Formats: sequence, structure tokens, C-alpha cells
Amino acid sequence: MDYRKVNEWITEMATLCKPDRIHFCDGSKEEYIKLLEQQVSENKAIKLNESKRPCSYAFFSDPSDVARVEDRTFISSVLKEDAGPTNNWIDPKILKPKMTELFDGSMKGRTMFVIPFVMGPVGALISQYGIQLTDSPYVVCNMRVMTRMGEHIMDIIESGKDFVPCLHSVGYPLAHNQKDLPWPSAPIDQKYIAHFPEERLIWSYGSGYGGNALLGKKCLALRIASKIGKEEGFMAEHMLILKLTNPKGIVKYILGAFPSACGKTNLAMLIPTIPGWKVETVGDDIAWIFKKDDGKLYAINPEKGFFGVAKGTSYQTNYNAMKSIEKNTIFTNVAITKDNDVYWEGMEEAPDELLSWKKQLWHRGDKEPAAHPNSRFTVPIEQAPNLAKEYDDKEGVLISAILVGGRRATTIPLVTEAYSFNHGVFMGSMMGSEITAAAISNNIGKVRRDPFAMLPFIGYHIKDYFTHWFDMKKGTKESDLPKIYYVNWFRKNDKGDFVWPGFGDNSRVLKWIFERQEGTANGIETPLGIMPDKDSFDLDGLNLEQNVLDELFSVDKEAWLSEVEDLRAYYETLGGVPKELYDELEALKDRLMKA
Ligand code: SAT
Ligand code: MN
Repeated sequence: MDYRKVNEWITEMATLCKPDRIHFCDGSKEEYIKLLEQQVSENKAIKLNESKRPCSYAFFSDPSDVARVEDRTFISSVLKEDAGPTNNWIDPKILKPKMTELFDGSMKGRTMFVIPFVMGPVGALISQYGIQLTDSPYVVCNMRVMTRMGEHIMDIIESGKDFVPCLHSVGYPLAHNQKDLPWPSAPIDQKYIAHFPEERLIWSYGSGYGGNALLGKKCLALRIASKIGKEEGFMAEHMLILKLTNPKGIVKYILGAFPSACGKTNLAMLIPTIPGWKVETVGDDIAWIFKKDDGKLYAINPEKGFFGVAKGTSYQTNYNAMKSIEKNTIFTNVAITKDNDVYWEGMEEAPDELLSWKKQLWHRGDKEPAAHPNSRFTVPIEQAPNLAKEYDDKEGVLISAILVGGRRATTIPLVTEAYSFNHGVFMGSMMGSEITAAAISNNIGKVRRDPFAMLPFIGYHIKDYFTHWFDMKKGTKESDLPKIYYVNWFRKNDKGDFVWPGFGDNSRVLKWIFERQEGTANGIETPLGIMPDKDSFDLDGLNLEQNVLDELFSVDKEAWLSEVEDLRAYYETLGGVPKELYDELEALKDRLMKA
């Protein structure tokens, strides 16, 4: 929206939503603490033990509002065709009036907060400005952690930056003297997470949780930004960014696309088990990829905080995350210990007694988990002990390699290097994962295809998305493009145990990838791509049986031939894909047949 329309738009939306008052957020720490304390006094949050976890708070959502709701997420483009077969679509001519009716009076009895924010470092070429209006103080506090927000951003917008208007209401207006709920929200069939790509507009109604409500994240930085990127020549991707330094001090930046709750945060914060290597974090969830005059691809992290999965996080599995959340952290849907600290499954041995995320008394051995599987921590990126200084660099970081992968118990080897950029895009297109708890679904555990982990986040037709990948390489030498790798940390054996230790040992895979770029590691050509030569893959100090290794790098011809046909069928469900992908599909089939 034109920056000159800021006040007009705010007034118009306030007139519609009818809040009792309007608060313009200055983005200060005082404001943040005041809002948190106010929510404590209203029984909406718990202040955690100050001596154990300073300046930290816990929130508990309504049990019906615990994750992104993909079924209620819409790309409301003017033409259905522009949303493509993978998005829910409603004609904006129908959705706009419907939602206008819902927003009418939706903020009664509440404060409307005005949050000016920017995704990306101030001054970066592709940074996107936004203003979120919300009636949720929880959202304000989370947005302050996750984005660069406040008065100074409003000044920049008013001095001439167009912005993405983002309207959000939890959808629970209060009648005069009506008592509020601890976590107000609307019933599922009234929730709408709506994107109007042509207008670059976001309207979200009825949910207060995560990606449904913190509109800078999935809504702006992925769905709307992916569409802007398609038009303006960059890519908005669901990827972590890590900085890898070898023992000689040489640095490379690696991106990784993995679906929600598949360990992006863990990989971005990994502590290598191989001596002399260092991983630092640039981002853990979103990367925007753009081309510079040198023809090479660079990335920035548009966010400024982590909204990470708590469950399973421990000093053993992710030391850096645990250090990051020792203070100044907002927790959502974790369990609370007797001394007012946090607990979740996988953190350590469970205490005898807890307050569960449902605020019920919980005893060790109870069937239901104490923390929700999608419990989260919100924490400023500056608190990561292994933060890379480049996280705020508006120039971005040069991309050496891109990892793609999911959670697959069978078929997919530990690591495979693509033969070419096109082959790499093909690998991204076939990504699949067993469904996780980050989105509400009845199919947890089943495999679904999730190209580049972007299935729920592409703001336009998926076919055009693939084309955009191929467009990104135009005018750039193949050798200047990032190398793409398919990885799978989650292979299981017949007994159902993970075959690869994962976590810090994933540094062994990163090392091989790094050394491939340096030209010092060998690979073996297989039908799937290039896999590590035994002598080039560092297994020092790791007691892995030879048969385990063989399993990790095996190519199951039959399984892959059926994967090829499955993929072909998947492409058809998309209404076809660009020729480059079919060519890669045939090339893979040929290589398999010859093997
Ligand atoms: O979309 S959320 O921000 O709620 C978390 C995720 O799915 O990665
Ligand atoms: Mn994510």
C-alpha cells in the first residue's frame, strides 16, 4: 500500500473493528514488559521464576488453537488459476465481504495495537515493510521478538516506503463487562488466514497462534514475499541459513529447506562433533534469495528471532537453543514445574508433578504429554551463543550450497549431490516428509510431498514457482550457482530405530559438502546423484557398523522406480510441471534402468 495511505488505512480499519482504544507501538523494552505484565495480571500468562529464567513468560493457548491451520489458510487471488492446485482459494469478491462482516466490531472491548515492522535488515534491497493491526497483546510481544519493529520503522515507512497492510483479530469481541478468556479465539470454521496477493494484503481472523497471527512470518515473509519475489526477481524460501567455518578459517554459507518441525533450528544451531569445525546461525526458518551484479546468489534472513519447537529440545540435542532461552523468552504451550520453570518432553527426565499446557495437574507416567508437541519458544536471535555476525548484514551472504530434505524412514540416502542446478531443483520438487505437529492434520506420520518445504507457503501457482527457480539461474554460470544436496537424517532400520545419529554428527555431512565445494572431497556417481566416497566421508570417532553405512547410502532400485512413478503422478496432480522437471525425471529413470 502507498505509504501516504498509512493513516487513512488505520482509521478505516479501526472504524470497522471498533476497538475501545488504539495503541501505537513504540517497540521499546518498557512497552514489551508492560504488555507482558498486564497479561499476567489478567491471568493470560505466567511470569516464570525470575532467578531461574529471568524476564520470561509462559502462555497457554486454547486447545483448539495450537498450530497453523492450513485448511483455513487462503490465497485469495483474483483468478483461481493464479492460486494453483495446492492452495485453498476463495474469490476475493466473496471472501472480502465475508471477512469484513467478521471484522466488523471484532475488537470491541479491546485495544487495537499498531505494529510497524520490517522483514529484513533496514536498508536491504529486498526488505519488506509492513504494518500489523492486532487486538492481541501476545502477538505484539512476539512480533517485537521476531521482527524489527517500532516507531523508527513507522518513521521509515512515512518517509516513503510502501508497506504490506496486515489486519489481525483473534475474533472474540467483548460485550460491555464481559469477562475475557485466557486465550480468546474464534471457532475453527470462522478462522480465516487470508492473503490477497494482487493487493499485497493480509487479513487474519480467529486465531492467536504462531504463523496464523504473527503475520510477518509465514504470511508476509513467505506467502506474500514469494509472490513479490516472483515479480521482482528474488525468492522467499522456507530455509535456514548457516555459516560453516573449517579448521583453516575458510567460510561457506549453506541453506537448508526442511518442513516445519524437521530440525531446521537444530541444524542451524548445531555443534559439530568433528574437531576444528564451527557452525554459526544466520537464520533458522526463512531465507530470501537474491542475485547480485556478480550473477551469484545471496541470502538474508528476514526475521530477528526464533519461534522454535520446544518439544525435544535439550542441552544434549540443541545446546545453543537451550542457552538462547535461558532468559527473555516467551514460551507457548509448555508445561510448568513446581518452582515455576518450564518443562517439555525430551528436555530431561520428567519431574513427578507438573502443570500441563492445558493448565491441569500432570503426573509422571500420565498418558497425555505435559507439553504440547507444537509447544514453542520465542526468543531474540541475539541470544543465540553461536549467532553469526552477518545475521543483520543488509548485503546478505553468498550461498555455496542448498540442502533439501524431509523426514523419510526409507528410500532416501543420507546425502546425495545433484548433478546440476536443474537436477537440484528436481530434488527439491520431490521432497517429501512424514507429517508433523506444526500444522493441524489427521495424517500425522504419513508422507506428503512438500516441494522445497514450501507447499503451505507458495503464494501463487506451484508450476510458476518451479519456473521461478529455473529463472533464477538465467544469466549465471552453472559453476557460480549453489550446489544442491538431498539429505535425510531420519532413515530407520527394520526395528524402527534411526540409523544415523544425527544432531552434531550431521556436521560430517556438512564437512563433505564443504569439501566438495573446495574440490577436496571425492564422490561416487550413482543413479540418484553423487554420494560420498568412503575415504572422503569423515567417520572418525563414530562407531558405525559397515552394514549401517551401506544402508545409509544404498540405492534401492525397485523403491526408486516406484518413487519415479509416484512423482510423475504427483506432477500430474499439479496440472503438470515445467519441462526441465520432466527431463530430470526421465534422466533419473534412465540412470536407474542402467544400474
Ligand atoms: O508457522 S509457525 O510459525 O506457526 C511454525 C512453523 O510452522 O514453522
Ligand atoms: Mn517454519
